[in-house]
Amino acid sequence: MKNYITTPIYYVNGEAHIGHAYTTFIADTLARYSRLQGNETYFLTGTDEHGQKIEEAAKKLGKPTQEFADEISASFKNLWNEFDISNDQFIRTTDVKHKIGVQAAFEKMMAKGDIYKDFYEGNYCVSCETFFPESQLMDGGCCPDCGRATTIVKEESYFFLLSKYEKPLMDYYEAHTDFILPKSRRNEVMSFVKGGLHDLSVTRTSFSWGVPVPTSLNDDKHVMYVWLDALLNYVTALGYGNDEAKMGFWPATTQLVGKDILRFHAIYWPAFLMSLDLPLPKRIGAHGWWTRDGEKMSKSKGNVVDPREVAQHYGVENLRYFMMREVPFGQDGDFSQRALIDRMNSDLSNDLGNLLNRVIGMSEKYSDFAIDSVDVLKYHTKEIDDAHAILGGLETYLNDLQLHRYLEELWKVFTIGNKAIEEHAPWVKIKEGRTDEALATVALVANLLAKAAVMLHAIMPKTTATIADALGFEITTKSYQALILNKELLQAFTIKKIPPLFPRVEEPLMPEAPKAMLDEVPAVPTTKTEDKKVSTVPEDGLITIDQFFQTSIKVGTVLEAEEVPKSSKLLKLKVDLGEESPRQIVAGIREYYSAQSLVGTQVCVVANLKPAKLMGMLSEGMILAAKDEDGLCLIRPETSRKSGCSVG
Ligand code: ME8
Repeated sequence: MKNYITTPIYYVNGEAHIGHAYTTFIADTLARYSRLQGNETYFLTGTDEHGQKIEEAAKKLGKPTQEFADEISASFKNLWNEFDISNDQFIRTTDVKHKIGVQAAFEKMMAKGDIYKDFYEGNYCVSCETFFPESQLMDGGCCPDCGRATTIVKEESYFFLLSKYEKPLMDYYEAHTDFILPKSRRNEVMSFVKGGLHDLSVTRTSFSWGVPVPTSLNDDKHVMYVWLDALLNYVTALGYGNDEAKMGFWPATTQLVGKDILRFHAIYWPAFLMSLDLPLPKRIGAHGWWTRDGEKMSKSKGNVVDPREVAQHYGVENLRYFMMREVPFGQDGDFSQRALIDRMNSDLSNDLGNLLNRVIGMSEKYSDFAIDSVDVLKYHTKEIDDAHAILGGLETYLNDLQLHRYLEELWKVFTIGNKAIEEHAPWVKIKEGRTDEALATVALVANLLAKAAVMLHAIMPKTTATIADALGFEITTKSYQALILNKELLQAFTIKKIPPLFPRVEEPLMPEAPKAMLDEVPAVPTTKTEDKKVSTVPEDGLITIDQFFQTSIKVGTVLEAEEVPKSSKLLKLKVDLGEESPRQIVAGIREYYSAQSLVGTQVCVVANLKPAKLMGMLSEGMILAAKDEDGLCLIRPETSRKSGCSVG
């Protein structure tokens, strides 16, 4: 059997965080399990490097776009190497082979009659070279990014005939109930498609950092829409439109994504595949978000947790175990060191680690480390049968991507082991001279640990390899077949004494908040230049208009305000900036304004400042004020403006 497993390809506009690590850990687990079963397996990950977003991120740093993409892509690749991720390929959308494949796909779609040329009409900001939907425009039709007036512009664009695939997609979802996991997400996708699909603009002429449309079109101002380019990576990696070398792996077995990009994978992607006459992946698994203090972790919010830092302090395999065990697949989970420590202490140290230590200790005392399974079935048939029933049922959880259930069930094997030791008390039997019985119990537990290690291998590869080594065997397809499928017991062997694998962790091992959040920012700007970090301001003290526009100042309406307990200076505000949800802003203005007096009034907010923590509370912006020896006053619009209106 062939299995093909993919992660999304990650944008190179910022470093990887634990959200990216989570998707990659799950995909790695599925790939490792598939290999353990002896299946031919191909595991793909990589980076998504085109589009305006990347072009702009590079521009901001004053770097050539390719150089910028090279650096971040390498950083993802290095991280996965450090984490021992077993991907067979790391694709980059700037790879020449990928670009050739994407162009071949575009030509095929055209030949199929699924691509046509028309005009894309919308509100265009010349300065930002971007179309914005009506709903995003600021007061009087202004650009939400730079605040300049937008104009209605018609841009020539190629369109993909997505509407044609509405019915085929619905039929497919109906017939393949396991196509989208978890199932709750399937309903969401189906109702979206039922609502009607518009044709999709798949080229842009407003920027150039993308794959050009095929030369046969003689239309070189068009580059491909980044999502068309990116989604096709899953087949170009196998040689689509090129050497087709590995196309035998298509269709993918499992394509993992975060819920944020499910629509692209469950609607656009299958439609593209139908257009290319390629089969659809067997399943798209959409997991939930890792949050921090209840908020989605994201590069733009600056509240990300660095997976390297966590791995350095706690161990990468402990992190893998925690992430997969803690949160049911599909649901959101809040990352906290406390939760990680609790899992490590209770599941890994208490349940698994102690059992291993007990076997090592008992075998040392009673048999000079020698273990023989010869009497296990004589005294412990029930325990062995119960364990086999659990182990045999695990795979279904994996197929449903219910990794937390998989681990929860697997842990029951350790419970059987611990219970057997308590009930059969080998130390009593030794005293009574019933040595065979005592040694049978020790051998039972060694066998339970061995079998459990095999099934834990895909999640904790190195740790389980160490356990297997201590128990005189190696985790391979052969031992998987023997110990799990054929329910065999271990051959006689001598235990290797190893130090405890999971020492208990008492206190958090790293600073409680990511570095960015520890740097407290002043709640109101100070007027004293010596207090400011002005290293980026040139010597003449002057900045360009573009530099000024990097600061996004917006009008906000204060919805709620309250005093921060134990602080004489701080007020906590909820401010509407015309976004989906109001921002929480902690401001040092309590000495000058009462909370009550602010509700319903307007303020000016620096809206693109990195979030910071003040007295443990997240502050997502800075309120502008002027302060001199007579006191402080807020800077406000003279007459009321719409929440979110740009200042500048
Ligand atoms: O969307 N919690 O790239 P991206 C859990 N290039 N997972 C998270 C997460 C979080 N807080 N944040 C990110 C893109 N992820 C496109 C994909 S695919 C053809 C193109 C994970 O860098 C999750 O898997 O924004 C999410 O789908 C992915 O990273 C988005 O990464």
